[in-house]
Amino acid sequence: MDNENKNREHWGSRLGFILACLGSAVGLGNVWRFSTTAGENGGGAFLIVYLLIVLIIGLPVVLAEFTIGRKAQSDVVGAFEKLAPGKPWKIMGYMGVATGFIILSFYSVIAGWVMKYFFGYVTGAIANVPGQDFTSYFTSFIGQRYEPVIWQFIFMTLTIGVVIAGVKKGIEAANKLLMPLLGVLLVVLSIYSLTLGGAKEGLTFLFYPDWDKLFDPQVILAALGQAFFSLSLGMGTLITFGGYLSREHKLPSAALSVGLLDSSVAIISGVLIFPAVFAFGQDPSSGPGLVFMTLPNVFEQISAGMLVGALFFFLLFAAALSSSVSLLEVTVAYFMRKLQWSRKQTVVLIGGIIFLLGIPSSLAQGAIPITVMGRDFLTFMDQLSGNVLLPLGGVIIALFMGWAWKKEEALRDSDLGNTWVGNVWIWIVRIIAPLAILIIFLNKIGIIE
Ligand code: VAL
Repeated sequence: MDNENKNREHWGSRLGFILACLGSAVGLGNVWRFSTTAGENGGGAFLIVYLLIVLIIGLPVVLAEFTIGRKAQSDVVGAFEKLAPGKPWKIMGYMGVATGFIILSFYSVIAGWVMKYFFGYVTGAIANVPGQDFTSYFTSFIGQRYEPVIWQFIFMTLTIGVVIAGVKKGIEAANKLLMPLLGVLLVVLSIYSLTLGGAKEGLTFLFYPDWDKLFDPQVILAALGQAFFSLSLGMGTLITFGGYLSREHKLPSAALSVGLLDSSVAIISGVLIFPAVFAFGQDPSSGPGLVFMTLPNVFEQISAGMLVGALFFFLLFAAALSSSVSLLEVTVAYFMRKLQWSRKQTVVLIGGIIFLLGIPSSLAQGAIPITVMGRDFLTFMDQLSGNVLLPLGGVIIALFMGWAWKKEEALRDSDLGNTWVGNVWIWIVRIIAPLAILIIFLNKIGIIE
């Protein structure tokens, strides 16, 4: 081990690493974005394509990111500089940093909404919503000029605080307790949601595919973007986290656990949300507000609903925080090395800039009509990252793993070895994943939708 490696922070245990990756993967993507995207893209068909993509493209690329990160023991740009000096692969590193920036800018806006709801339940404000009209409550809140930005600011400040505390203390500790708790609450709530009268329609919507939509380029691209977003793929996070991993940890099982658990959380939150959507006569394709307009109706029915609502939004906030921490970490790890600044200085500067970049996303929800290419600013940033930057990042990572490494080394460094799984994996990253992503793109070319 060279000096740099010895001085690098490392995960306390293998479980700590898996939990941190899970903490990164499981977030608003699984609950807020999954329900929005599944709702807008027809439910069942979307789900099938999404799961296929996770399995065939997602998991192999997760393993590639882990392998690159652990081998290089560096940040996302440094990793490519180190493993392929003087070659253009490091463009991927810069893309990862840029994507982390963009995603966190609007992610913190939504996380701010989650915090507002948490406090709404703690203080009882949501109990007093006139006529239980949660749709108006939500739209009038996000349409305000200042309040959502203040929540976004508070959320970014917390993210900055955790990232300053460093890798182990900050991220590992909280995840060990809160992630399992969120899982349990989601399961309990989804069982309850099935009793509300919309079970049949909700489950049909989520699980029964409209076969025509299965081949709809829009649905396929949306599923690809969602798979990458949810797995934290193509944004440099898993390379950065792999960089804090020492040699003795095994990668394939870690990739599998992260992929399976992440997708399970998405499906369970679908089982919670869609039956409720139908039970309360809402429209599944009503966009980014779906969770915020639907779930308060569910909590309203429960006798200890205020408490359960508070707990739910608290855990969702915690999941969002561990994801946002991972996004900020990507950028900070790079700039810390590049600028030779302290962790604290770098985190405050970068976190501050990301906060500013997020403000137009917040204002575009009603206060000031900021649109790009016919979409409100938040939706534009979301689709730019999900439908363009992340899949593109995936292509580069897969090609890098498949072609810039010798096959034997790739198999050894990924811990797969010269097994049949290893050989399948290598051909997926060499050809199948990049080709599949390119075909999906070409199908949809010129349109970010
Ligand atoms: N993967 C996370 C999520 O699904 C973030 C990092 C985008 O919320």
